[in-house]
Amino acid sequence: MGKNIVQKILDSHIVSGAPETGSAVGIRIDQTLTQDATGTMAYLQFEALGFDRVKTELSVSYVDHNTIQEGFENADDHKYLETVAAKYGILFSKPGNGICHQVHLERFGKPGKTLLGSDSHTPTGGGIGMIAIGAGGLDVAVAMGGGPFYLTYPRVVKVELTGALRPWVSAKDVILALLEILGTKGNSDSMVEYGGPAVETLSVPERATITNMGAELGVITSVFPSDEKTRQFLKAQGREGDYAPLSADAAASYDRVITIDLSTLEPRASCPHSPGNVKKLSELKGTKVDQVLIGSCTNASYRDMMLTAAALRGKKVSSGVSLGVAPGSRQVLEMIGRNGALADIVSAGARILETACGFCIGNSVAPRTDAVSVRTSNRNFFGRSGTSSAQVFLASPEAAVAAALSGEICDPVDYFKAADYPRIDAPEEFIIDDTMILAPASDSSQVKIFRGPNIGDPPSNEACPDVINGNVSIKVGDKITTDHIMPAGSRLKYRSNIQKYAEFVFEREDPQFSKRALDNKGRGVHNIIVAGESYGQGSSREHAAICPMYLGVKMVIAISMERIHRANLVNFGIIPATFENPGDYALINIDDELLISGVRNHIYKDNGLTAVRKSDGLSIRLKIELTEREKGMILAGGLINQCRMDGSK
Ligand code: MIC
Ligand code: SF4
Repeated sequence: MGKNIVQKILDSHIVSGAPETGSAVGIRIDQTLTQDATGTMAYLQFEALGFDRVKTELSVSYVDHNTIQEGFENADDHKYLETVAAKYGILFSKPGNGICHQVHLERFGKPGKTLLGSDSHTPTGGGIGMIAIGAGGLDVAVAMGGGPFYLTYPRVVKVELTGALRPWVSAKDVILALLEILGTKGNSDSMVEYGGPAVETLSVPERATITNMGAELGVITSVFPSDEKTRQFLKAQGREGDYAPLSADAAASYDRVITIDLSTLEPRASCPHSPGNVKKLSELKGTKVDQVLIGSCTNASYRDMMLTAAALRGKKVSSGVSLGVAPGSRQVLEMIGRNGALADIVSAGARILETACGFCIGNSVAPRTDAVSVRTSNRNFFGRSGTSSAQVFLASPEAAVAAALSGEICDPVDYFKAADYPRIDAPEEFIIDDTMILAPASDSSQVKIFRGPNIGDPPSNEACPDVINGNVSIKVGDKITTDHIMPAGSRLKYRSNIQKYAEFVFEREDPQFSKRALDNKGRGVHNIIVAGESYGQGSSREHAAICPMYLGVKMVIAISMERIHRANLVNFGIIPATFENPGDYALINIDDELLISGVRNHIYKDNGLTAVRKSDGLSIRLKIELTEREKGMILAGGLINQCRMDGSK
């Protein structure tokens, strides 16, 4: 029987379990990446686990998220990351070198390899033919120490691409069209594999735009074949030796096949406040725009910047619009600086922003009250821009430039002439200068790790209690993202200080939550979070589990839960429960007192629990679906406790 690409890569990396859809497998991880906002916790945990050196083929620590440095906190984190990297054998990409996913694709991605990253957009690497997966920092710490990464052997959805994109229609529109088909929830058991005759019409960075936003589908990852385009890209990066061809066997089979004809695609946008809320731009035409931002790990490649420059050349940004442009890496910035494209962007009236995450995570250029902001990034969750009343639309660079020039949302196919569509040829040679990537120390005993006052110890948890004397300390609705649970933006600088960061858990949902939860904890009452469908969408930030753990949350009961967040809850000893009967969600209220007995025994034996409401005896059945390995973690109170108990690493 033939194999598809997903099976080929996974099967050659399996170290435990059987390659059967739905069963738990452990895979060997070849490469890891971390970024600063999740990295400090990942490396603190790496240290706590007692490893003395990374055991991967390659591990890179990037600084791209917290680059504001309005206080000492971020700078402390950067120095900690730099010294930890030097000591343990990790490459360190300095702030200013670029966004982790963009730089990783340029300098390190290798077809056929596995990559685990402490960032949910790690699947960007699928554009170069990797199985690249986002995970919590603790999972990445374990992988750096040579441990396997555990996942459920996926269903594979094939997306067959035919035809070719029309002028002013772009890779972003392909993934927005797929989001329209698959939505943002219910896909967490799948990987997407692209194929079909149109694959060869897309460059590696265009493929990476598509796999990047696979994160918004909620799939485990997405992957493209590795072909002549991949070889050319690697050659232009001076890495032809890293090329390996990769394609599905003719007899490969798939769990589902979706066909997208690129020649019929119309430009689209994700409307507020979900990437899955996709509409055609022709339907949104005429909406006045205040801000346009081009950049982020989705759309800040050399191709995207050259397109932006060419479409802006000789024109001026509409007087009512503030346009910001953030190239994705130092390589991209240097290339457009040297070839004159940067001057075209500046001359049109754009603000040049740092080569970093910046606006995408609400770290800078927050829009004005009630503004309409059109961005090329991948998430438009409520409040993420830093301005709760803003309306954020996600679209292609083509659509963003059209909005910046015209002052309103419009279809770039109508706004520009087809004949004026700039052909952006992939460069034969990129400018290669890795001086902002620091090599680890040759003698690690000489490296002293820097720990400023912003670096706290990771908090510990106690073993799982046998009786949960619970209080529903918050009840939230559907599609609660990790941005709702643990806001980023101006709070990001507390990522290394859990005690402080925990003050902001559910800040926008219920500002009293943190205090109430801590009070409960103080009087021996366990906190329970009750949620609707698709709880924990979005980022991989394990702080959305660690901070609630610190506040004494013992269980989340949801109608359904997203993959990375669920894994993070388990890693930190919080029980991820779902309602056996989803209708019971409506019966539970905030402040209900729930008694759950025999917890340890039931988790161990039959994966089911009953919660009894103290006020009226109402009893609710809960499903706890844990693998044997996860049961051990939950009972121990998390992975770190479990490793300590086993004496294993
Ligand atoms: C994001 O886009 O939400 C982030 C910031 O990159 C996160 C990681 C984080 O919270 O640090 C992600 O996507 O995993
Ligand atoms: Fe950075 Fe935004 Fe990409 Fe997250 S989605 S890695 S914040 S650019």
